[in-house]
Amino acid sequence: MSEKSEQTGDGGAANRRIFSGMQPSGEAHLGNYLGALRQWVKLQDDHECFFCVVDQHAITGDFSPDELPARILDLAVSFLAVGLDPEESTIFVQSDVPEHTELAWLLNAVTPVGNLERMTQYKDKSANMESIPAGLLNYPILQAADILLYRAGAVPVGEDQLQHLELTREIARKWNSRFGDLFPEPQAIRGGAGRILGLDGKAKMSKSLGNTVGILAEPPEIWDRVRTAVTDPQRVRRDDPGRPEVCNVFTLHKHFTDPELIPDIESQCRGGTRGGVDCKRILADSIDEHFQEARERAADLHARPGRIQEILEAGAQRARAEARETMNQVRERMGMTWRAAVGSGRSAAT
Ligand code: AQP
Repeated sequence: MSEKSEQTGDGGAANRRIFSGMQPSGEAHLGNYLGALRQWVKLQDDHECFFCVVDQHAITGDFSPDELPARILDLAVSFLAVGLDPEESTIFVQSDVPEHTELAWLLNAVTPVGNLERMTQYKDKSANMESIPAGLLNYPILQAADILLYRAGAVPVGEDQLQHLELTREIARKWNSRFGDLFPEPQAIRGGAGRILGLDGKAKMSKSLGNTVGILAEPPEIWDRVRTAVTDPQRVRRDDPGRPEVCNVFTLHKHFTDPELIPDIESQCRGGTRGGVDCKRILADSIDEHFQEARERAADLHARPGRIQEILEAGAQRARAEARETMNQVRERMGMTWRAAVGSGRSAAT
């Protein structure tokens, strides 16, 4: 991502519209929260936001049709539980707005396969596959469609998604130059926490890797997960000196533990005066406390399923209205307007 694309672009400061999505491929986790959700909540105060459960993206990885409906609802509950406000933001499910896949198909016309093959996420995810689903390769086109459909000026993205956003900008440029200016080139809004590592301390925290702590996990489950977190590998015995700078548990402390406690945690780690289990216990308690209110909101929503449905239906309705407007223009400029030719006396043969 060039510096320019973060600061300028057709979206411009005047375009306060934001789109962002999250896959219902598992429970929302600390990485999703620090890298995305936390920032979404802040952005909704002074932007026009569209936040989407992107269920059609989830089918590009392992998924079970039996589990998907509950996952979609759970992710929507997570959105609301951390503070997304349906009065301020449009919160909806991607498959409720068929224009996402329609636009994705049309954007195929201007997307070079070579660019898709260069995407790091595609290379990583397809590396050990015997047969690669086409959806995994085409994923960034659907992502571009998600954003461009709402003509969003900006997209809050984690480090891992910057490359896909740059491709979205390129697709917008190519489409505009061939069919006429319509799509803003969306800017990246960075400010998430960077790439949060999973409990293995190596790979990105990812739903599909099972190295996560769910943001709505109950306290015993939080402890069950955090207790397995890998710390500084050089620290074998309880009183071995540790290196907080290479310890993912310490990184998570910095996000969730009371800042006043951090200097002590750091020096006790370095001096080997606090054991790893104690240190993880403090972290588990901090995470528990941080999400207590969110858990209460989630429990309340689960007790009122009609309310969740109402929010998602209203969100889909608002999203569809926007999507239809964009697609009317896209179809017209791409020539899907045969009715206009009826009786016009014009035909391809004449
Ligand atoms: N570990 C992470 N650190 C920082 N940000 C993260 N995000 C995800 N994981 C981390 C951010 O969360 C947003 C939504 O991501 P997503 O669910 O659509 O897809 P993802 O990035 O592929 O998330 P996962 O958990 O890794 O899902 P799977 O395993 O299904 O692929 C994005 O803004 C992302 O940056």
